Amino acid sequence: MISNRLTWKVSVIGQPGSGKSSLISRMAYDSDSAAGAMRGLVRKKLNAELNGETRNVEFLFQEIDGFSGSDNLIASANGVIIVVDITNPVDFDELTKFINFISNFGKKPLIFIAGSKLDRRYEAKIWEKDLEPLKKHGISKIYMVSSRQPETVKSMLNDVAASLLMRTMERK
Ligand SMILES: Nc1nc2c(ncn2[C@@H]2O[C@H](COP(=O)(O)OP(=O)(O)O)[C@@H](O)[C@H]2O)c(=O)[nH]1
Ligand SMILES: [Mg+2]
Repeated sequence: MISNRLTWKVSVIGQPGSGKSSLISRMAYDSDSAAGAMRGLVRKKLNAELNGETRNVEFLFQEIDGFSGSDNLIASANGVIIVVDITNPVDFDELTKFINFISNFGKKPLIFIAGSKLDRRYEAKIWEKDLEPLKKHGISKIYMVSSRQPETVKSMLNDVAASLLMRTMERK
């Protein structure tokens, strides 16, 4: 048993308009609106479950627009959620380079991909199978989510928490 509270900083990064603010609002407040001018860190406490044990943990979400120039922010992240709007083509070369870079950077964060706007999948330009190869480059998990479908975001968040909890235990 570890008694101190666990706090994880999680960077939520992606192109402008990919759905980061909406996703953070859904994760932190279970709210429909993208918290407009989001500044700084957004806090969310939850009970993370791993192997039948429950731990009280705290997320600090940080929104980052675009894939360059944020090294100093990412350096302190325990986790990174890369948000990819499935209704827009994505530059896979740029994405792969970014993943390769951060996977060995700073605290060696766990890296997740959130394919966003799943409610618009009939307009999708990107499918889960297109994202799958990124696992070779150190992506832990891929989630297909929509901020308008709360359950998809809730299950991603619980799974991210479990992954971070497992990582934290391993490093003790
Ligand atoms: N249909 C749909 N629209 C979304 C979703 N998430 C975000 N949006 C819309 O996409 C636009 C950009 O969202 P926002 O969260 O501000 O993206 P950000 O720039 O990455 O923070 C807004 O018009 C949102 O309403 C989603 O899951 N489904
Ligand atoms: Mg935003």
